[in-house]
Amino acid sequence: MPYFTEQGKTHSECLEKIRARYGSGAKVLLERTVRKGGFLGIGAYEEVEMTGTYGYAPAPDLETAKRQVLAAAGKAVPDAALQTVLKEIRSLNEKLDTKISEAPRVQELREHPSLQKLEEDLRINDFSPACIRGILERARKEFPLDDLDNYEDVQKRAVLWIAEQIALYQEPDIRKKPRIIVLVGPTGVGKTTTIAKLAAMYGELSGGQWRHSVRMITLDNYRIGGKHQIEKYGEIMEIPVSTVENYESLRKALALYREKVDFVLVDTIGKSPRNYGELGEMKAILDACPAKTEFQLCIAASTKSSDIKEILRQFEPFKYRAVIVTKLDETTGVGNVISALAEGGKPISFITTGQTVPPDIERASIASLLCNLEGFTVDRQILGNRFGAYLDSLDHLKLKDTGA
Ligand SMILES: Nc1nc2c(ncn2[C@@H]2O[C@H](COP(=O)(O)OP(=O)(O)OP(=O)(O)O)[C@@H](O)[C@H]2O)c(=O)[nH]1
Ligand SMILES: [Mg+2]
Repeated sequence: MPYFTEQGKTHSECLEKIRARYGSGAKVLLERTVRKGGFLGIGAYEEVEMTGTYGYAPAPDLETAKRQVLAAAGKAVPDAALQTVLKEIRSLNEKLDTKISEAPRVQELREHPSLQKLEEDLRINDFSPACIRGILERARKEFPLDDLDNYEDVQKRAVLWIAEQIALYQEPDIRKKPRIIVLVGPTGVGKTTTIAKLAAMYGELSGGQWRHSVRMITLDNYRIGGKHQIEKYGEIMEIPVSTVENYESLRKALALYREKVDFVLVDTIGKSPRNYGELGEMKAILDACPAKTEFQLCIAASTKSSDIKEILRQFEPFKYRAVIVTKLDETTGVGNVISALAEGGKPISFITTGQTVPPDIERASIASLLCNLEGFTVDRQILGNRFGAYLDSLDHLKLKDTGA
């Protein structure tokens, strides 16, 4: 508790001084009269002296505070020692300031402009964040700093790395007839239209005759128009369509075609991937399909990559072997599809590019997917060196040929 001692000519003057200096919380504990001035008792006068406490410490000045801290940390520090410590602190501060000013500027610590541009281009094409991170990481590792300045080169190599992530479906060579293909997927993605396109493609019309026998089966017999839609295609193409509604009728229909036709294409009812009950019911019917059946999942190209991942997961019980990317004509970027399928480890079999049956379908190729990348230059030579076998499929696409 701090104490004070103050003097004044009178009792009230002394009190005023105390209040002014120590505030109203000051408490007088002792008051006495003291004699002041004069010589040998001549000319001396009396004053009031008060001693008390004031409950708080007035803030010490900075030097005093430092001294108190240092003293509390050990022994009392003589002024000279304190000044030496302060001097050293000042010199350290100066050195630190110099180091900071010598350090690379914030701008230089950021990503190289080419990498920033690449990130932006990948983002525009809707690649997933994980995929973008992977490609940037590879660019940082594989490009020396000087080479990064050439953005065109960086971008062309990035296209190659994107291409390496695309897996294509290898169609099985089934000797025992028929090949059974079942399309599943969310509502409205184009399953029925794709079944009709596939029927025409596999049937291979030649001289007005189908070279291969194809049959279509639909599970879509509940919805008004559902059955009608595929029957209409069947009628136009003269390809028989049968309707099934349960496990038993599907088993019977498939048994009827065993070893007699080349292809059986099964259209299913679009299901919300979140409706486990409906998906389960449809799976129970489709369990009538033999093990060799190729289930393929249709996904619309405009679906967000996070939603694609979710759809891939929800349809997993069907053990689909490949993904058909539909409505590629309706979207500008394919990064969402490429990255989600790469992350899900699923190959692509076909892409569909319009509403017209039968022409708007093609076997998926690396080139056809890459050509849908927005703002990227697809270099024929770089791709050819890496994917030689696919070079032919690049011919009909307007790719940049840098020449040898
Ligand atoms: N632009 C475009 N439209 C397509 C494509 N494929 C199908 N469509 C259209 O998408 C709509 C739905 O096609 P459907 O074949 O009925 O789709 P679905 O998956 O069978 O639908 P549900 O049976 O209701 O689940 C139709 O208008 C088709 O013409 C395509 O590749 N591009
Ligand atoms: Mg349909």
